[in-house]
Amino acid sequence: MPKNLKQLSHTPLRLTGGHRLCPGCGEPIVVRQVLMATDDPVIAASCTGCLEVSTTIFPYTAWNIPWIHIAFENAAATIAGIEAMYKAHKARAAKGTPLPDYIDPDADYKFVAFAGDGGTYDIGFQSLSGATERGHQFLYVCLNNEAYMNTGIQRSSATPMGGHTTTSPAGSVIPGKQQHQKDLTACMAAHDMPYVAQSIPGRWRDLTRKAEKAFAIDGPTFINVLTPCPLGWRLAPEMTPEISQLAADTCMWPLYEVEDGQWKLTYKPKEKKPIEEYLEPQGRFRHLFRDEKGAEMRQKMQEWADYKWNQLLERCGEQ
Ligand SMILES: Cc1ncc(C[n+]2csc(CCOP(=O)(O)OP(=O)(O)O)c2C)c(N)n1
Repeated sequence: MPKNLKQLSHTPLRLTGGHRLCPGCGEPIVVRQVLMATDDPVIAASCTGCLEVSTTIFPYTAWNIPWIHIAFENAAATIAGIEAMYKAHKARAAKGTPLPDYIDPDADYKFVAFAGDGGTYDIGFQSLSGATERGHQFLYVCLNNEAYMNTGIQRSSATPMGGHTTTSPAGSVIPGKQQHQKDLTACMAAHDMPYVAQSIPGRWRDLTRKAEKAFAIDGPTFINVLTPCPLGWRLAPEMTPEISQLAADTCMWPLYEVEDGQWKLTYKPKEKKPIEEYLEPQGRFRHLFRDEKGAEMRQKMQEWADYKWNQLLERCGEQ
């Protein structure tokens, strides 16, 4: 039975306030929504990135659960190693060797990795792909803010076409990033893993429901969450939930899941909005509204969004 809003709101906070993430940052919202989805004990791993540097400034921590920081490329390998150690202890315990004190014999532990798009789409992809293929039981959540934010807003392979970053700067030479973003969610689905999904922080029920499903699965699971970054997106901090909803309504970031190979939309906008409604509030796309070159770029981006949406509808058997 999925938890209702009241039950979710009564779930103890596993990532507390007092961290140093920016006002309006989507990352703590996503982390909390995910961790609310289970009452089981959770072990978390985060590779380097905004979440790590801002929640664990020595000697303080905002985490109320066991949490490990590892290198940029290793989030999946590390959480998979912890899960393998847990399973090995359980297997020995079944043959009579006592469990270490720190493992509760009656608990059903869950394992989760949180990593940015730089640590997932780019540098951590090999460890994620490997841990998935080995079939470890873990949930991997990509906090996808579409750039390397912690080091000063550099482009990643998740940055959308047209997006201004410090390494795809909009100016007289180029109007922002020149390439489309990698479809990582589809890449993960191609691993034939038990559960893959896309979500946003602006629809709490969508995200918590997906996390609940993922935590219940004995195998690798992956949720790619579009996670607004007011600083890098040049966005008013209070717009974080709203802009993520606009991403879903314009089909720039559709909400869906792939469960045992079955693709399914979890949200279908009543009316598909033009991408401008998503782009305009964000300063990282401001240059696209200045001249003819920008209009051409927007046209290309709309065509891409339409192409990807139709591809998804087809995969979901909706056409
Ligand atoms: C191997 C390696 N390369 C580069 C860095 C420097 N570095 C630390 S955090 C970071 C950016 C993180 O970006 P992302 O994963 O998208 O997370 P975000 O900060 O946006 O949440 C980089 C490049 C590093 N720590 N290790």
